Amino acid sequence: MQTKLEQIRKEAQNALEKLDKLDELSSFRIEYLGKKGKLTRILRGMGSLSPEERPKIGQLANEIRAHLEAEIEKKTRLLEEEALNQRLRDEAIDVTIPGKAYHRGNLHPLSIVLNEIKDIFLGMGFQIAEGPEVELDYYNFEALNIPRNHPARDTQDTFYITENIVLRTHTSPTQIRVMEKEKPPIKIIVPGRVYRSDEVDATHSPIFHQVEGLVIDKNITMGDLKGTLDVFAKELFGPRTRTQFRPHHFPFTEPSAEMDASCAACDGAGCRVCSYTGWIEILGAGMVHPKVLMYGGIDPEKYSGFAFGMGLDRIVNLKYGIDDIRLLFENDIRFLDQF
Ligand code: 2NM
Repeated sequence: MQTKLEQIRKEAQNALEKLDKLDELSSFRIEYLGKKGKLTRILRGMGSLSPEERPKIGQLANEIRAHLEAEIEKKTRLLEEEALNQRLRDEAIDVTIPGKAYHRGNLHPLSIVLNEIKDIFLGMGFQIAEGPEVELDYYNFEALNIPRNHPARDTQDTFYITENIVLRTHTSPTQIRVMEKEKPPIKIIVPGRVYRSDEVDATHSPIFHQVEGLVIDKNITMGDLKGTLDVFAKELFGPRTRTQFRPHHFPFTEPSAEMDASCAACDGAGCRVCSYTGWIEILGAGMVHPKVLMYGGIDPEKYSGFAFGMGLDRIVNLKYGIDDIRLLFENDIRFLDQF
């Protein structure tokens, strides 16, 4: 029996050395030390031993049990440590590796400046109106007092979809639509895309952007026009900005004017940006023609109004010193990244 026990001890010792997984340890314990384990099974034969042998064998068995328990404990700790080290190696993070730079998007320069312009007019109590880019000839020309023989109607300048439908050449048709729907007071700006059949060059694109405005109420005068647009210019280009108004002609306003702002680059002294004039043309404006008010369903005997329109693309180029309008439409990421 003693030999058998020694054999078991050796066998167990060998088996334990070969174990290399934590979960194998518990089946090992059951196999050797469990209620039906190998050690217990041998001890069942103790009944056949002589009374002198029994304590010796019992002591040996206890020794072996204690020894194996200790070995299991040791092995458990060893395997646990190995598992932990393996995890630490697997999950190690090298905090010195440079992070992955990701490409953060930004607003298009047209959107940046349009947002500024919207904020300025919203601050003066204007609302924002938008309308269709595919427009009836009636709203684009007729209702704006642009007669049938007017050069602006030429197919050379206008994209005709059908005889009666065009791509709008300005955002003013939306203002007629607002006049038809709303009663004065009306105080709106109308930003949007417009289309003209132009030859493409550094200053012309067949698609460009306008911001127009319309104010209609009782007793609106040229003074309201000048005051509003002067404040606008100061907010957009800086508080030192001065404005001047020159007489002009538009079919839809009477009287009409163009507004210049003092050149922000040279403060009006004259430089390359303003062709040494000190002034930069910013927008067209005027008192809404009585006929246009009537087309919009508004009584010109009761109400008057002023309107204005500016090319957003030109203003963006001015503000950022961009010398070619085509850059605004090419969407070259190297260009767009600079804003
Ligand atoms: C401009 C210049 C002057 C204008 C007029 C109207 C409307 F619909 F009220 F008659 N909207 N926009 C206008 C007036 C536009 O752009 C250079």
